[in-house]
Amino acid sequence: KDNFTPLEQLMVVKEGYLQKAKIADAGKKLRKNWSTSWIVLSPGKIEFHKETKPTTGINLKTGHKAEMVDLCGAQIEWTPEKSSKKNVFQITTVSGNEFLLQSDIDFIISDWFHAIKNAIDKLPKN
Ligand code: I3S
Repeated sequence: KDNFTPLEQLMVVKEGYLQKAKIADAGKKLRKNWSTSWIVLSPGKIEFHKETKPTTGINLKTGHKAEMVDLCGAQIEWTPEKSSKKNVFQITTVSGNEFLLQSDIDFIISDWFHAIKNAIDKLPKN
């Protein structure tokens, strides 16, 4: 299933803070709830952490687990119609999870869009 070596799986392509809202889980619509997320992009996956970088120890203490998103076969598209906020794009996974990501800062969101799109385009489609 996994096309990456253990070392490749630990590689970080890009990381930083964005606004995140999960709007569907396995195809089931969820109530939109924006929150700040520390996002870690690796070659085949994205991890969404709550609020803080995992290295601060706060996550260990509160037991926050990162949400792992498999990018194989995922779709990414700008979705201005899904929010009143500017700069919103959506990632849709094969498993039917939908995430909106947003930043008010144009270059930040555009860098993220292209980094994630690039990662998806390099992966096999399933
Ligand atoms: O697409 P919606 O339902 O207008 O999204 C808004 C709501 O999720 C709202 O929360 P409530 O469900 O408590 O009303 C959020 O506070 C808003 O941020 C959402 O709209 P935007 O346009 O910000 O994505």
